[in-house]
Amino acid sequence: MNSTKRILTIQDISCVGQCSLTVALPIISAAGIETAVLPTAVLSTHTGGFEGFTFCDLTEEMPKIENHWKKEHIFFDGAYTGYIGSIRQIDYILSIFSSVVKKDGIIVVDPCMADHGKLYPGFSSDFPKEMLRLCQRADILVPNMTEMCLLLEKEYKEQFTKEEIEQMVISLADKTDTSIVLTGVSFSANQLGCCIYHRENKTIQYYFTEKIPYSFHGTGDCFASSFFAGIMKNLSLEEAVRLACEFTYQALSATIEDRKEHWYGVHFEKALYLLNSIK
Ligand code: PXL
Repeated sequence: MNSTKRILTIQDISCVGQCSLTVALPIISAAGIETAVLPTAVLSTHTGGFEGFTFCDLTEEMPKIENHWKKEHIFFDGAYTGYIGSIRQIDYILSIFSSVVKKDGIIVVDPCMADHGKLYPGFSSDFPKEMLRLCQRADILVPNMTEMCLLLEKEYKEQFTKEEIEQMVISLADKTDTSIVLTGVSFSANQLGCCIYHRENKTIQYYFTEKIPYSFHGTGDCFASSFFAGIMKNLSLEEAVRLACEFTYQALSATIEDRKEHWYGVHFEKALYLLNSIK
């Protein structure tokens, strides 16, 4: 029997809003993986559409938590990072990767900082170059289009050609020595998906599902969490992307009817059954 894997996910707790840890913890756990958390900050809600949210920065806790884990000889089979609370956390997270993630552990970084051409509220313009340092320590990156542009210091556009996307993905892979799953790729009105770059053989692939014509906060977190769960269950990069696309598609489909009331997040609970059945 395969032993249960234990992973670490590092991102904020948005108490209300269905994103980051409140999404990652149930999704990865549903795949049968023990999920430890390191919260980067506690917010009353996410920052996308609520007014006057609170923000408690947990930067100072990080080295204390790391030291305790080191003393207890706690190690993780993989790590996945999302929304980070301050620039100083980048160095703390790099140290945590070195001290408590096993040598052959897989590190997935979602350079969660922007969408629709704009940095999220609260991130300064020097954040992307710091995020690039974290990306350089990862095995796999899961950026959206805006984040990829920021990491490459390229101007964001609504629409890129296939050639432009492939050039950018290759240039980000060269800068970071990672495999890349670029989300939000679309070349037609009714399809949305990913461009996948494989570090091992330098090949590019695409995977698309039907496009749902609404956008919800936390969609990227649903995608990245289910993708990471697939990778930790030993799926190939392509299989994990397929799982994450199907999971996200089902979760979004379950949200459409309720989109007025539930504008702030995705009803991912309705799609968790897809994760229970990964072999
Ligand atoms: O879903 C990404 C995310 C995570 N955490 C916080 C956010 C957002 C996106 O807006 O505001 C606090």
